[in-house]
Amino acid sequence: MECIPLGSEESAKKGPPENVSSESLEDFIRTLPTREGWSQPMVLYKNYWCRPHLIGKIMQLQDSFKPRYKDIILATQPKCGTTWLKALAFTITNRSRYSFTDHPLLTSNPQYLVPFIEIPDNGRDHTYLETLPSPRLLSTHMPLSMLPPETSSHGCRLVYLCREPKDALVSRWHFENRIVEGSNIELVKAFDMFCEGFSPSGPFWNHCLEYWKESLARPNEVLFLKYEEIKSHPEQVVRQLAKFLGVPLTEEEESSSVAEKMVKLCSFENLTSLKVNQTGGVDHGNKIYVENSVFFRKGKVGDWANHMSEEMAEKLDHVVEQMLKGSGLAF
Ligand code: PAP
Repeated sequence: MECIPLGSEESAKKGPPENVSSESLEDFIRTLPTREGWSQPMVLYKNYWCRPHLIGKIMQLQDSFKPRYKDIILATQPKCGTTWLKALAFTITNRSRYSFTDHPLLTSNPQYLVPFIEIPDNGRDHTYLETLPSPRLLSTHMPLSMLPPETSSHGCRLVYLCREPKDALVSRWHFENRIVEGSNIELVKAFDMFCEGFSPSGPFWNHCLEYWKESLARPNEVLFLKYEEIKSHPEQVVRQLAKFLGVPLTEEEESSSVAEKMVKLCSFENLTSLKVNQTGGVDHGNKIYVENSVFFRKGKVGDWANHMSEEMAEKLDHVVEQMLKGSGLAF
């Protein structure tokens, strides 16, 4: 395993210098612990592993993003169902504006209908977020501890979606080998790194635990969901989500099967049948080209069994169990 001890644990816990220029930002990033193994080296920033080019954006966000009352923030770890949650939340909150036959999801990849606060797309900077009307529908892969504190005090609603870790890892491994040209990481290596807590936006369990605890403390403002529960009861989750977001399904909607229609529109089968999700993509710079199709692979629960041995599964289950012990969260 490659580990480049360029920075220190101490600097990883500390914040960046005040009023940082691009030169001092680079200097600051150089002080952070760096490690290789995924498709690109990652740095440990505030106890989480990040791609270095995101640090400046995260810092900028902490300065400039002003959470608003009733903002909705969809929070996920990568590969835990972000695309699906974006599609569902967008459809639920905009259902009075769009018909099912003339819907933005038919022509746009769900990822680009809901902007990431740390990565405003298409070259936009964070001021773009300020131009959006309230209530804004936003997303993030950042841990709760990196969101501006006003997110908790200003009445924002957070929806966190997590996923069974073995499936999340297998999804990550496939994704990583697809987005960066020439990347060919072996699963056993990805597995070892993941078990050590070294994964993009990881340690996996800490990310989940932060939101889990917040959802217990503030259940009216933080909803904690699992990919697997959406898979098994999608209509039920749609109703729950609609209620949580303040737009519960009406009796009339219930009688015209609106929950079922929204589930169908956002389903893996429907989204992957659309041309917009089969072609095109976005250049994220830094040798990362993300095709629209890359957000859809199998969309199944339990695909880990096609890639991991029983022994590996037991090991990761054990690590996760230990890390979540006493929290009440389990997979
Ligand atoms: P991101 O981290 O890049 O934002 P994210 O959407 O969180 O990606 O994860 C992609 C996973 O969600 C893929 O899982 P897989 O590799 O195990 O197949 C993808 O297939 C799955 N996915 C995307 N859209 C849907 C959907 N509509 N229904 C179910 N699963 C979906």
